[in-house]
Amino acid sequence: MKLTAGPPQGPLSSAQGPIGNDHIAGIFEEIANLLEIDDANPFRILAYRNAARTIRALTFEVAELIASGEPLPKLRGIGVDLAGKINEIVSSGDCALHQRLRSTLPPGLVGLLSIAGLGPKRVKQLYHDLGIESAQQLCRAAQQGRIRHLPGFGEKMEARLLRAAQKGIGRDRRLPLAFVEPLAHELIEYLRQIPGVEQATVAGSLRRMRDTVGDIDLLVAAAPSVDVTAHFIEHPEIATVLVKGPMRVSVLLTSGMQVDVRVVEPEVYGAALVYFTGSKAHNITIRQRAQKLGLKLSEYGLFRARQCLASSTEVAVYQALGLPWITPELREDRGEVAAALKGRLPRLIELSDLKGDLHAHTRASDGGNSLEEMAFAATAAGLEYLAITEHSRSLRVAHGLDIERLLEQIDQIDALNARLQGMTLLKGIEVDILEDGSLDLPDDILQRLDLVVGAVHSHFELPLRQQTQRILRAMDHRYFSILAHPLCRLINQREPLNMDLPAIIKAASQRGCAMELNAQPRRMDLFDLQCQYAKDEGVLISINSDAHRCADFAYLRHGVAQARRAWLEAGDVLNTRSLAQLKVFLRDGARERPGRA
Ligand code: DGT
Ligand code: CA
Ligand code: CA
Repeated sequence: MKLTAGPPQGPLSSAQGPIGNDHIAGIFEEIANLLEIDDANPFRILAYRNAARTIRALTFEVAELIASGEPLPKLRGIGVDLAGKINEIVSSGDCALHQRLRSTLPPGLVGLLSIAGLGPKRVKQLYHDLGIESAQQLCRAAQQGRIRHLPGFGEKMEARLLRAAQKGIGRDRRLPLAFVEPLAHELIEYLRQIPGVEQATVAGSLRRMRDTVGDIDLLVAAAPSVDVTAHFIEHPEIATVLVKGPMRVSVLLTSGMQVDVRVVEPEVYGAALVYFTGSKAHNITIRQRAQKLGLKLSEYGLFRARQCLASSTEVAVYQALGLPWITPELREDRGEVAAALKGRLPRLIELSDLKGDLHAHTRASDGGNSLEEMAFAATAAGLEYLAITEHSRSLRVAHGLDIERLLEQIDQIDALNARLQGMTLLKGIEVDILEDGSLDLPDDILQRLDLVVGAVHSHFELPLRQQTQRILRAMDHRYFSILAHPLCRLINQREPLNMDLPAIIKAASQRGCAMELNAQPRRMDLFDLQCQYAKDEGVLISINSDAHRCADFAYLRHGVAQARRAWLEAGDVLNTRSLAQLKVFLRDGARERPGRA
């Protein structure tokens, strides 16, 4: 399957190369946040928010258009002033307003925005009323009980903020895998071009495809005579050199992300790769395995006394330990070594096993492409079916469909399916689960669809019992097929819902509902361990891109990686089914189980 389009790059991961739409939108969003903290005119704030949304949904790259000398077309919400800012960002990477805001507001305020539960409004209040500029000050004020008295805060919020702020302090924030990957791969390319470098690859959590990445680890094989680290620190993205020796260097990039580079001699590349891929827990377990065999394992090789038994490749190292090579996604010390010893490692799902995608949007709601464009892009991504699941009417910010517009789309899909070859569009909806657990559209409409994907988009703060009951009630609905992004977390923005997930998974199992592994970079929802738990409870997982644009089908690769980390095999995943099998699941499985209302 060919998936070439790259994931977005927010301003936090500014790589070299052309400025992407996501970069521009990210700057506009940050301007909106900063303006809001700055007490600016609400219409001005809204203008930047809307512009960011418009730019994210575009189907062409603005920078490419400008480079080709074309004028910007008229875009919703983008007038002369904003068009000027776009030009400025495309030519210089940033704009003066953004830089001015960042320099006039205390820099810590931007950091406060990343604490769960704190949006710009609350940050503004904390800053204006209590002079809080940093996470440390926030903690102190919370511990002194000063935050609860602010209007709209209260004791519970104070306690929650304290927990969130403490979590944020002392560890830099982790970024979504998909945001970090392009940057890491660019650094790898850069390293490979240094004369004398034989191999270079990512290691650490990035190679294990964790949903978030703390820092980037890169491993290089080169002869000792090559001064790799001196070359490396010349890279223009590097802001600070933290540690530098001939064989290792740690730097901070302009985005704040840390990169650790280790250089080893080619003979020990395999052993070093095992070591730096980790995880630490996996390393400890295989080191114990070595000890049991009377051997010693280090980053330089596997040794019996002074004799090196294996070091040049990973396969050789694992083999000398009596193990098959273990794929990096499994190296978390969750039983993979024991399973490998028994020859019981799973046959993990692969990207090419996916036959369809069951969650996608078009321009009809908040996507950026037409039905037809999405169908072609899904075909190009190697898929045979694609469910179109627009937002429903309650979600007004996303132009959710009302009954009339949904019926119109049903007709359009029927007409398009008659023309499409090798691709079937399924009629679906991402229906809002309302506060009381009812669905946002009536039964007689839902009945006409191939599948109903249900999701929470409001009232994220309900107490555990109420949130759980709400979702259980939604799943009781006879047409409910898949629970989308069950946790509703947004990495660095929103904590997972407070709910009884085991109860929900159990209910999904009893009712024949599937659960989603949403592969949007900021979602990656369910987590790996939760997917594994759901599978053990007999629930099928649907790995969905939640595509809003053609390029978003590229996210499926990350969804599959997370599924592999969950030990899932092709059979555990709903959308590896053929279209015919899928339809059986949707009709018989989902609709005729006991317990369905
Ligand atoms: P991250 O950066 O938090 O996303 O997670 P990792 O796994 O990339 O962790 P990192 O960058 O601290 O270290 C990279 C790898 O290096 C880690 O997965 C295993 C190895 N490693 C680092 N420190 C130790 C250690 O103290 N003991 C052992 N056995 N391995 C270590
Ligand atoms: Ca790392
Ligand atoms: Ca590291």
